[in-house]
Amino acid sequence: MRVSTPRAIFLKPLAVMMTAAAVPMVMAAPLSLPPVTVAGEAEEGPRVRVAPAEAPAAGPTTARLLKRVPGGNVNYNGPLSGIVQYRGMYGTRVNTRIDGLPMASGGPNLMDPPLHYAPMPLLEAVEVHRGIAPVSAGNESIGGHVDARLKSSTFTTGEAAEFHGDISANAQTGDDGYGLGGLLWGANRSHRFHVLGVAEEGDDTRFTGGDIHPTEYERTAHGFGYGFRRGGHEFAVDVLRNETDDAGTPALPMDIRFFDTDKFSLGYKGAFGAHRLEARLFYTEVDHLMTNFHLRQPPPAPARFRQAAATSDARGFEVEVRRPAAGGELALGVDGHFADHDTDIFNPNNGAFFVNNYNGVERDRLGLFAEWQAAVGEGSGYELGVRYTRVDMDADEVDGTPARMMMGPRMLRDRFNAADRDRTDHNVDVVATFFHDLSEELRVDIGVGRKTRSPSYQEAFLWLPLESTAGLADRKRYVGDVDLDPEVAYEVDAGLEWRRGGAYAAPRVFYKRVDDYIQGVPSGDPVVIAVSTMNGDPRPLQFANVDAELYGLDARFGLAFSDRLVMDGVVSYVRGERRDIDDDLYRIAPLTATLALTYETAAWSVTTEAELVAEQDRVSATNEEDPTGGYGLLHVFGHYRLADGLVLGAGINNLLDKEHAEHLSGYNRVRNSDVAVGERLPGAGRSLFARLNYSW
Ligand SMILES: [Cu+2]
Repeated sequence: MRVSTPRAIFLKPLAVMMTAAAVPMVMAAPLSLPPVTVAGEAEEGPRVRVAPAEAPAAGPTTARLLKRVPGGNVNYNGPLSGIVQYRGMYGTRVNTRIDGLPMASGGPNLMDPPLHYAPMPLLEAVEVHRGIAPVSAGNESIGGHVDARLKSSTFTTGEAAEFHGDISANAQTGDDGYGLGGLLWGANRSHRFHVLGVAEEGDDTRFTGGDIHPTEYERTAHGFGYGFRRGGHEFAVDVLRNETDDAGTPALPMDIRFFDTDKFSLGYKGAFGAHRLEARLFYTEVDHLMTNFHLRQPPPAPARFRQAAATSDARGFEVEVRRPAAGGELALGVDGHFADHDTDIFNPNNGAFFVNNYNGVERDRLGLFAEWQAAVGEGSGYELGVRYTRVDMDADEVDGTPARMMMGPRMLRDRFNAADRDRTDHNVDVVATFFHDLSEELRVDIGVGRKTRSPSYQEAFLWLPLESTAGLADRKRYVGDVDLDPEVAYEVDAGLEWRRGGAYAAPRVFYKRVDDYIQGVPSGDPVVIAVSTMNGDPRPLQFANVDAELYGLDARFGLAFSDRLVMDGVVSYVRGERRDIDDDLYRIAPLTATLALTYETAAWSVTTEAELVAEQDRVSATNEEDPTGGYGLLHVFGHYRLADGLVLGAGINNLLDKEHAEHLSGYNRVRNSDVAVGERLPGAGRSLFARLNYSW
């Protein structure tokens, strides 16, 4: 279903922003824009929006929606552990936010990547900034900017209270799972209030050869929001509690026992004369437990049983002022994000055993930016932005039973504890973009940027060779390095946007040169090698600064053959290579194309979609990465409008039940599965799904 879904355009296209920037700004109410129905839609400007109803599958992995974005993809480690990939970068490199706010994951392997906290039934849409993200979008956006917008209430225009809702239910045979959730809200012109909730549950995902064990999942979330508006001032409170229960991550050494996560935010928006002020305060708290024995077959030796308890607390603020200045608009902002992380590993069969995996880790970011947007005559404009971010990191001393009993771990512990772990980076981002309408039909976009990222806490503070790597899932043990330099990327991006009649095409090309790219390299440290060998990996990696480059092309295109028959396509290609040695980067998406043919009437639509994926043999020798073969899948789905606001969607995913493995999925780590240990996780087999959405 691609066309008939009403969508509110949250973020104005750049072109509109440019025009608007030329007139004095009043406190507009962007929350209450009327829904826009777009037919034969091409994106406008660099923003792309994907709503859940546009995708064929109704499973729980929100990050899968990224596959519908040019350049986007998903690193799959488990059904609730899909990590966003954009143009070959992923994990902490992509600035992934929920409702515009950063989310500090609690799992050291990103079992709860940011989009874990945007369950499908609560999701309005995922928005991606194609190309180089503006500095105002946040710090550490070296790999791009993704924002998941959750459903929310909006102010109305009258005094009388109105009541509305937006509820969706889905079920699919591929994992015998369901999702149920949504929003109930009431509002008038000055107050808005909503409650939201979701429940999702599923069994192991089926593939042509059996079940992928364990890929079951179970979670609920609930929350509320309240907004108040008076004069030119608007306040908002949002609270969300997420409770994930058992959920498998067969690509990682352990599975999720639980995530209990609380999110809280306070917002203010207001106008002071020509100045518009936006401020937000937010807090998140994650409590997490994972094990290697409760969902998967436990290790044979009782001494190898492990469970790990992780917590993360983060506080943050963002303040931004926008004002007209000399024919354009100037934005000035300050933001801070202060995150604490702890992870301890235990053995339930041995009360004396413990390892401080991460102890008292702090990762604090404080940023300042200025961004200037202006029009240059008619049909062209530019954006210039500069951001400074100070990243402060520190970790407390560590200990662990292995370090008390064996010489190797003891040396690593003492070395880590003796090191100066307090580190500060001063990072500078610069972005300049320019667009020009060559004609009514053709627009050109050009951007250059310098973007930075400091090491993640895992890359800096992993002291014992462990697979605790923000979800790399390459089966390798790693150690960190406190003295890593920040990554610095220099990027050029150019795009065209063309439309004529019912046809459109929006291709973009990019080149990104990354200095000090952080990547595991073979450890030369005999102590690290000895300790790692003892635990089964004789070739551990050490996070290090190397040089890399990524380049590629991605496009969105389409053609309306008639009012009823439309073709839409997305193609994504990226190459990632080391510049210092002859090797490819790890876990880079293969060439992927999606072609969809849709027939639609006012009441219903049917889409046949081909998903074509090339083989990926440009793999990382350093990470001992396996190549994967290419494949083609066929999906069929459609929707039927049962009544005003009531839409039934249904379809068959992987209609031909084609056996395949997605290159970005991890390798199976689980012994009692229908997938061999070490084999790449297979893609899902044929799955029938249905989805009912009711909004009023
Ligand atoms: Cu975990």
